[in-house]
Amino acid sequence: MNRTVFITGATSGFGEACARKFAQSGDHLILTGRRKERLDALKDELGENVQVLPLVFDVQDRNAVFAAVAGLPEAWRKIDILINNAGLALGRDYFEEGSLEDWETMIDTNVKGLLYVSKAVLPLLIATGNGHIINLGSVAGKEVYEKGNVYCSSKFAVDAISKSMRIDLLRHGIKVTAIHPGAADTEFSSVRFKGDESQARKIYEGYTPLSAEDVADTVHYCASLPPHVCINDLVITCTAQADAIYFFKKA
Ligand code: NDP
Ligand code: 8X3
Repeated sequence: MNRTVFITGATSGFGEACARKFAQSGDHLILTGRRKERLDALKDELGENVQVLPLVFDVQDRNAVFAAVAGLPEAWRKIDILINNAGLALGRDYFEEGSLEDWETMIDTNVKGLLYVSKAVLPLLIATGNGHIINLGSVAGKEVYEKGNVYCSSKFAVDAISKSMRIDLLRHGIKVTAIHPGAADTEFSSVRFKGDESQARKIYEGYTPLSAEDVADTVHYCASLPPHVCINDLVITCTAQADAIYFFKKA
């Protein structure tokens, strides 16, 4: 198809799986994240079939985001799809026990980072004439759960931003899709529990969670519909999960 797809958080999980999936359909890739060595490895892996441009920046750093996009070579300035995927949860604590630093990092990454990247890339999507923004929300942005407080709030914000974008960008013909996954086995829980692998693994015990590939397939499907069709809002969970709270787990 030879589109250009800009993916944030391509060093792991959904973003990395999206890079592989879109490469299979011949799309060129701008892959971003903080871990340069992982972006370089993906470029080595996928670069034989499609063009890959790694861009290293922290989405929390507003100047770095705008500088990275402003510095895109001319050949990379026609962007068709922006996948706002970079994000994280930090901690799972009662509200009064939560860490202010964790709260700020989640809001700075999941909300402000998504806003910075969108604002920086939008002129290029508008110029393309058929742009598509795909935001990764979460079931945590549909219902709050105990000890989810600020992470849930950040994903409720992604839901609201997606709805607002869809209205404000109508006149530019830009599609806006929000995808809200349930539990998926990526590095998400290792990051959330700060490297405590036994706590992280417990999240996925007793049922089969989504994989990164399940979510990437869904993102790719939403990006492969005819120009007049837009999936606005999509919640995807594994079969053992009903919503943000209810699971059926085997003992
Ligand atoms: P991973 O931890 O596997 O991947 C997260 C990605 O985000 C990494 O590539 C990481 O790159 C990037 N990232 C995090 N912080 C920053 C930052 N400050 N600047 C730039 N990039 C950053 O998690 P997932 O793939 O599971 O998560 C992807 C998205 O999906 C997140 O928004 C998450 O909230 C959401 N989600 C996850 C679910 C799950 O259960 N896994 C379910 C629902 C939603 P690097 O560290 O190299 O910068
Ligand atoms: C990640 C899914 O349920 O851990 O957004 O919040 S959950």
